[in-house]
Amino acid sequence: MSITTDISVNEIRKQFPILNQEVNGKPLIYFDNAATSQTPQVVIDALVNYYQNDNANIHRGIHTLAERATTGFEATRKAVQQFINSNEVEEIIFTKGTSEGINLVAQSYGRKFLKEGDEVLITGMEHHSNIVPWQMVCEQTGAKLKVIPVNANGEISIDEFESLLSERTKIVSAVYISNSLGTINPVPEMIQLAHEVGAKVLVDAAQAAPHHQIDVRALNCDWLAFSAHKMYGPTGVGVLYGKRQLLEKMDPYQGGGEMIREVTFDGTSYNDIPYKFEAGTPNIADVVAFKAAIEFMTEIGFDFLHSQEQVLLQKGKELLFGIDGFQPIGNAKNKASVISFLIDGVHPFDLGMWLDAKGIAVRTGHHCTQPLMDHFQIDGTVRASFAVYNTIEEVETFAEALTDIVKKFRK
Ligand code: C6P
Repeated sequence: MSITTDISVNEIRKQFPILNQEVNGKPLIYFDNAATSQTPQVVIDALVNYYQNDNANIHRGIHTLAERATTGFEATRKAVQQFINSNEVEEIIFTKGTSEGINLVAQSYGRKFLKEGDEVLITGMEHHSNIVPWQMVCEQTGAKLKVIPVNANGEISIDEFESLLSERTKIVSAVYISNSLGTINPVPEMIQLAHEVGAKVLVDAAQAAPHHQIDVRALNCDWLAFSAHKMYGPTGVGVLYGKRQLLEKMDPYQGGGEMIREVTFDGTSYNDIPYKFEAGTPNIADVVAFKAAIEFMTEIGFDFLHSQEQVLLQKGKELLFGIDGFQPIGNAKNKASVISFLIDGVHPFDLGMWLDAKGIAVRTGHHCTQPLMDHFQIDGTVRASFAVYNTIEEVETFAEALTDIVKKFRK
């Protein structure tokens, strides 16, 4: 790691007040970034500023505060459009997270267009959020859910994917980066192949958006969903991108204020996109503050984000893989900064608790990917996931702590 990198990471860390604390008498080491990343001061300030100065309902009032709140909300939509390079700002729908975005597509598109004999194709490493909505819509429509198998390294094969594609495939919904394993899937090739059989493609970018420059035009995906709280932004905000012509064909699946053009007791006509998918008062404050997170990421730049996280990943592998009984789960060639593992003879929950006692936050369990855990014939893993503010020293402390725990508790 170069000196400049060290200095930059230290500067970045200073922007995250939450990192400057002790947990159980030890400096906090936060390695649960794949679940939720921390928020820099600029995001916290944006949130406070909104409530201190601008709080009002949007799109409805003519008073100054309502206008300010609306301007802030719509400015984030514009920032997201630029961030993911979509053609139009109307293609950006605010949701409460990735899960809601996927449910929206399953219900608004799937329920309308899927029928018996059609197939929906997902990978074997999906988060429950990209399994259950499809199971629900398949039950509603008679379509069939098919699964691309995962190999022992935690990868899918593009040949196997291709062999599962047919004219029956109407939707492919695939995770870009696996939350449990860190595997980076060959999503650009998958989109191209899926389109060749006429299928539409949804990309679950919950774990990709924090680490990869997403360009929806270059990807040519039909929909893409992600969550702000994994991108240094606030909780309760997500984005669903969709191509205009598809969004226009889809019916809203939630009714309420904002999504209508005209309502009578005889019927309702719907608003234009994106508003027809945003029923009710949205999470205005957090959407407004999300813009600061996008600016934060843009300022750092994906080159730095990526290189810093890869340095941490390599260091983690180097230090952890030699620990007695260490069993990595998922060894994909193309991998993001996630290390999932087990220690022979020590339960992952116990490991998680003992690490917490040393101030180290990791996630344990099935990570909402039970079918993937079944594939590996395990109940869960311990998962360390890195972000741009993590340091080599933290990885070293983690490795020492783990070695210590293993010495004491491994049967
Ligand atoms: N994964 C994790 O610890 P929401 O909860 O809607 O913001 O995101 C759901 C989701 C969908 N897809 C992937 C790939 C994800 O990683 C997640 C969230 C967290 O891994 C919480 S289970």
